[in-house]
Amino acid sequence: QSWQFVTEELQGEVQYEYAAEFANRISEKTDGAITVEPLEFGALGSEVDQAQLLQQGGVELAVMSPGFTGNQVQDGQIFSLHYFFPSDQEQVQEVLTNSEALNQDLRAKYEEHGISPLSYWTEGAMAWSSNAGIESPDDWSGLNIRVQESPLMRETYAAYGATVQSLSWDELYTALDRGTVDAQENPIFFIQSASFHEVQNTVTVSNHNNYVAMTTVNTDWYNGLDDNVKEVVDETVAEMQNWVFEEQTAQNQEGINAIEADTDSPTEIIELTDEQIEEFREVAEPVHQYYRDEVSDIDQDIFDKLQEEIADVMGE
Ligand code: 6CS
Repeated sequence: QSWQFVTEELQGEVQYEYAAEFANRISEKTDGAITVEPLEFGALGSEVDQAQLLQQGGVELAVMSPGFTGNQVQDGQIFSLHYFFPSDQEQVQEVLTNSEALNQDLRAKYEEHGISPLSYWTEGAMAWSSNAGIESPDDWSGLNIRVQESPLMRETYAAYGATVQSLSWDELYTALDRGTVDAQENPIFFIQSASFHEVQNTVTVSNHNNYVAMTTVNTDWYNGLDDNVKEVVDETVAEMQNWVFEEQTAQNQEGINAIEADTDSPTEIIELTDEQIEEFREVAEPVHQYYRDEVSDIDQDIFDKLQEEIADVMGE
């Protein structure tokens, strides 16, 4: 058997390296009876196109960012709330790996659309890049930020006074360079790897949320696998949680070092103080309730359960 595993990133970046490591492990465990082909972003269209391809069974596996299915699976937008998950990365990963709200209930929502998320993992804390230098919510006033395909992001940034625009990431460098978009959000490794720092003067280490990715499979395909094959897939997905946590930690550390070392494109790194983060948190928190109570088709039970699970992990 041969399976295709599409990713939203390029060789060397976290998602692609994940798919490549997954492929090696599957091939080893099955003595080569199953081969998995990792695919870089680009050949199969935009991130939204790739999500549709997985849904239609055009590929078996995909690393998918919930931000690109925000119009289809409303509940997946929960990851784009600001200052909702813990600020500590290990706690974030603990929630993503063990949460019943995510791994059972949210998974069921995705399965209504033919997408089975087998795991959720962080690619790192989100940071903002801009020329303006974001240090307080007011600094967002009048700026246009590129976000993924998620209606909730509009509300979140509107609370700060910004407008949003949805684009595929492969159009983003040019948009920032030309100034048609003022700012963007991504984990540090990706800001460096996609060279966004070359066309932005500052990076704000805001930790406003995490870049969450999902390991997904086409639901019908997965359900049709022999039990022993399904077990190999599930076991490998579970093992990969620690692997990818270490991979993203290393890549984000290397990313910040590389930005600092890039004297051709000097980029100011703005570390927010606790007081500054508090200012953002105050503006962002009402959006949590807005999401829970006002966004149509949101399952409030998932929100409530996840909120409790987060509090438990944080020891509250
Ligand atoms: O900003 C984006 O859309 C891209 N960012 C990352 C970290 N991975 C792929 C994604 O498409």
